[in-house]
Amino acid sequence: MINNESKPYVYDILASVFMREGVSTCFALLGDANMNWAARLSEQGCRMIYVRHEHCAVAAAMAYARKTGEVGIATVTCGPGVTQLMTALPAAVRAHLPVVVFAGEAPLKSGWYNQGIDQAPLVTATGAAYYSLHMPELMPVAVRDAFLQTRRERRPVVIGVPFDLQNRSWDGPANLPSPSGELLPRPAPLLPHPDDLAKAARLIGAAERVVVLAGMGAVEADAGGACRELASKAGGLLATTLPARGLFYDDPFCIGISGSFTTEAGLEYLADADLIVAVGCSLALHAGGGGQLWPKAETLHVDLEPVAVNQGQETAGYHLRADAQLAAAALTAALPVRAQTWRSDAIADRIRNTRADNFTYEIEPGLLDPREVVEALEAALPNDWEMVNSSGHCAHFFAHMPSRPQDRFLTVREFGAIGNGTSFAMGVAAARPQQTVVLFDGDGSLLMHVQELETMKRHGMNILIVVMNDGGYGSEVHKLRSQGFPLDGAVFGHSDLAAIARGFGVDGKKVTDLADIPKLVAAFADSGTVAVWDFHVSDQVLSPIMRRTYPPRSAQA
Ligand SMILES: Cc1ncc(C[n+]2csc(CCOP(=O)(O)OP(=O)(O)O)c2C)c(N)n1
Ligand SMILES: [Mg+2]
Repeated sequence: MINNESKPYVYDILASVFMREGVSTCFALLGDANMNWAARLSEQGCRMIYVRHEHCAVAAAMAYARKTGEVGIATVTCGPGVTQLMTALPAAVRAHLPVVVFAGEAPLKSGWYNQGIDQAPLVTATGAAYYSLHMPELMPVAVRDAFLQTRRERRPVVIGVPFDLQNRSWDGPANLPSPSGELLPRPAPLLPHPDDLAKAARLIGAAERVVVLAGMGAVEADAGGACRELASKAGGLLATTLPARGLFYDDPFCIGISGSFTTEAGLEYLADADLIVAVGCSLALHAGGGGQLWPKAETLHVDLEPVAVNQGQETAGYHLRADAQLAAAALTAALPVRAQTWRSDAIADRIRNTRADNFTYEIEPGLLDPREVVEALEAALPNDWEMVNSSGHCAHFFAHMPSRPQDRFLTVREFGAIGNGTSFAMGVAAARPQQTVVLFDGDGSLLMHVQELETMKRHGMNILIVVMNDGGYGSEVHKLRSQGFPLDGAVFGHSDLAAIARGFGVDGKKVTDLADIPKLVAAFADSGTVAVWDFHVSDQVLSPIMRRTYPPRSAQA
C-alpha cells in the first residue's frame, strides 16, 4: 500500500499515541498485522526488544511493569500471535500488572482470512480487557482509554486493530487526545479513619505475640520502615509474602516468608502468634492467608481494600482501610508503650543461625545438594544484582537467600505457570539496563522458553542464568514418587544445558565444584554478557513443604 502524499497512515498515528503515553520500551514479535505499526514506533524512538515467542513478549512486559511501575508494552500479530498469549495474560491479570498489548486483527475487507479468529472472547476469558478498534477516527481516544483502564484497574488490555484499517491514510483529527498520565486522578494516600484506627490499635495492644506480615502493597507504599517500627513497638516479629521477600532482610526479627516457603523456625513462630497484622497483602492461600499457618491468631487486614474472604477462605476478622505506610505509622503512634512480650535475643539468634531446612539427604555421587548450591551462591553473588526467581520445586531453595533486599528481587507466580524465567529476566534487564540480572530457574522451566537466550544475546543483555538441573520436573517427580506412580513423564535426565547455551552463542558452564563459584562470579561480572550455569542436582532433596505434603514412600506409615 503506497501513500504518495505526505499524509500519515493510521499506523503512524497509532504509534504516535503510544509514544504520547510515555512508552519507551516494547517487547515485540512481528507479523503482517503489527509490523508497520511496530516499525513506526521504533522510528519514533521506542526501544524495541524483538523476542522469539509471543508469550515471552507479554511475560517480559509484565516483569518490566513490576520493576518500573510503568505500563508494560508488547505487540503481537493477529490470530496465531494472539493465541500464543493464553498463558501470559491470565498471569498478568492475577498479578495485577498493567500491560497493554498492541495486537493486529485480520483485515476486515477479506471475506476469509486464514489467521482470522474471534480474538475478543479468547482475551476476555483470561480476565484481560479487549478493545476492538474498527473506526479509525476514534482509535487514538480508544488507545488512550486502554492506557487509562490498565493503569486504573491494573490488569492487561489487548488492543486489536484490523491491519487493513491500520494501513489506511489518516483522515481523523489533527489533535491527539491528552495522554492518560495527565488525566489520571492523583489522590493523596488514604489516611485511616480515627475510629477504625483506635479499634485496631486496641487489638494490637491486647495481643501478646504479633506478627506484622507485609506484602507487595506495603512495598509499593514504601511501608517497610513503618512496618518495622510497628512490629518493634508491639514486641512482635516480621514476615513477608513471597513477592515481598527481602523487605525486612536486615531486621533480626524477620522470620522470612510466610506461606509454602516458610522455614521450620518460622512455622513455629507463626503457629504461636496470636495476632497477624497483614499490611498490603492479599492474604492469598499460598501465603497462609486462610490462617492455616497461624491457627491461634486473629488477623487484622490493613489495606486499601481490606477483605474478609479471599480465594474461598475466611482471611481476616478485623479491617483497617488505609495506605499501608500511613496506617502502620498511625498504628505505631497509637499503640501504648508496653513490655516486649515476645521479642527476645534468643529468637533473633535462632532466626540468624538456623538454616531454612536441616533435613539430611543422601546425595548421589556426581550430583549436588540444591541447598548447598544456594548457600554457595548466597555467599558469592553481589548483593546489588537483580534476582529473578522462576518457578518449579527449586524456587523454594532459591527463595532462601537471606541477605538479598526486596528491591533487587522479582517473582511473579500468581498463575503458577512454569517457563517464565527467561522472559522475566529480560523484562528486568530492560527495566534496569545498568544492572546485572541473575535468573534462578529449573531445567524444565528453562527448556520451555530456552529460545530467548538468542534474544538476550542479540540485545546485549547482562543476564546470568543459574539452573537447578534435577533432570526433570521435580515437582511432579516428588508427587508421583510419593504416590507410587511411575516417573516416566517427569524424569528426563540431565540435559547438557551448558552445551545448549553455547549453541545460542552465549557462555555455558556445567558447575560441579561449588568452590569455583567465587571466581566464576568474578569472571561473569567482568564479562557483561549472558551465561548459563548448569548445576546438576539430586532429585532426592525435598523442600519442607513437599516433604510435608507428599512424604516419600519410605516415610509413609
Ligand atoms: C505452563 C505449566 N505447565 C506445567 C506445569 C506443571 N508444573 C509445575 S512445576 C513443574 C516442573 C518444573 O520443572 P523445573 O523447572 O525443572 O523445576 P523443578 O520442579 O524440577 O525444580 C511442572 C511441569 C505448570 N505449572 N505450568
Ligand atoms: Mg527440574
